[in-house]
Amino acid sequence: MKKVRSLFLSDIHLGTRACQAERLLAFLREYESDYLYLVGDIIDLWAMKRTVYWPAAHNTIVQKLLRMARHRTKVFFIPGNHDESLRHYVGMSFGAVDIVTDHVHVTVDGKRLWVMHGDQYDQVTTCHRWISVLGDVSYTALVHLNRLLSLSRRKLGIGGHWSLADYAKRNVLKAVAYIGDFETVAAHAAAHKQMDGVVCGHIHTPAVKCVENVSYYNCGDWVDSCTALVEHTDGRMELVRSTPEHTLAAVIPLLPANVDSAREERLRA
Ligand SMILES: [Mn+2]
Repeated sequence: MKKVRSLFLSDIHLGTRACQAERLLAFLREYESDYLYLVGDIIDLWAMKRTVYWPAAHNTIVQKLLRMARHRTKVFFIPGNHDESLRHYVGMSFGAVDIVTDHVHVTVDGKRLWVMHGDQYDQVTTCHRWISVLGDVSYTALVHLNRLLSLSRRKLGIGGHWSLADYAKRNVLKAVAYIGDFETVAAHAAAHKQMDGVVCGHIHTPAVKCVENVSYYNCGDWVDSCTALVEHTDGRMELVRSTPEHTLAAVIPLLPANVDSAREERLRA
């Protein structure tokens, strides 16, 4: 068992087949921490409205997290967009579990990290909710909808061909640019709040980097990357990956050196 100060986990998506529960359990068994941040999309209540997949391992995870809270771990639960119905409970505490929209975590070496899920900085889910809904329906439905659209375009006298399916595909190609945008917007918001860094999830892209002069940390997810952020007892932040062999390997060991100097510069200013 490794003793660490904080663990940050996001996008576990319990209740779906996509959740890599065994790898998460292997990870949780490795660590003992003072703080545990559950950074959104922990239980996929959104997907569970359609189908529920809840094997024993998902129960074991919930029990393990509750056991940590009963012992000596302070837990912050931040609802995400897939468990947004839990936002009704924001401001409430259940034992050592606080349900919050976001939280400022101060590392042992005094850095202020703004912890939040991140969907509020996602142009796709906030401005164009229907696009994320579309991502869920089948291609056939898309083609049907497209036919309907071209029919109404014709009725409205709008010329030319416009394919919704092509539009959706182009959006997939835009994903790389989109990730970059998300990171910039989230980091910018953290800088605006006078934070040294931001810890988020939501886009399922693990990262430790310096963006806009603040440290940008993304926990990743337990669907593909199987990563989590760890704050060591000396304040060092590390992104850790749980491999299929259930052995843990650090993926990105340290923050780039320029983060600290950027911070000092900002404090001087
Ligand atoms: Mn999310």
